[in-house]
Amino acid sequence: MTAPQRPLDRLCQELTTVLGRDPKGKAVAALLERYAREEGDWAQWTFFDAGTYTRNLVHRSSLYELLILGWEAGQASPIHDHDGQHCWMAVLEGPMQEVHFRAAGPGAPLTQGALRTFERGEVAYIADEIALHRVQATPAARGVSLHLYSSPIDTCRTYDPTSGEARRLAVGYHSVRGVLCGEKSAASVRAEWAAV
Ligand code: 2CO
Ligand code: FE2
Repeated sequence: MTAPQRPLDRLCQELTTVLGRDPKGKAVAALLERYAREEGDWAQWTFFDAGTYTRNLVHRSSLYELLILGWEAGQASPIHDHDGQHCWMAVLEGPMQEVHFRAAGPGAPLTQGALRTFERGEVAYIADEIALHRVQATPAARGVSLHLYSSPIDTCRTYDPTSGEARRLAVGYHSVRGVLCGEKSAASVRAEWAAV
């Protein structure tokens, strides 16, 4: 097979090989780190929205999903889990911040961990065994992050920090490979990728 020209597509091809071989290996983070430090083609496929951080799909297969998230200054995710999957976050434009949380038990407030800051090229990893988390841009600057979920995540649970109450959240897409989704549903985007 010839190597794709676009750096993001080359990354996807390499991720398919590496994740197929060893889903938890260090090679995954190394690939993401190299891409984040060296490449810039992600900018054409990154959108921002004043109302919420955006989820911009790059690639989806049964093995993994790769998304570029665009964060306006100060935007944050809800506190959430990762549906039992592996999640890597590589910072494309930073800084980006992450806060870990732990569920202390039914009806109890969440316990908050330290705030960690990641600069361009740094890679964070999270899974449900490690913690819940909130990801956010700093109040001073936009951020862009590259998220790899293996396997893909279609829903997660979000948590109220005070009550500890969890809710199921269906996640969707703002764009696919540079094309805005508009009214197109997440289900129809996934059906198209399933047919590839
Ligand atoms: N998991 C969140 C999402 O996919 C982003 S925080 O990093 O995992 O929307
Ligand atoms: Fe997350």
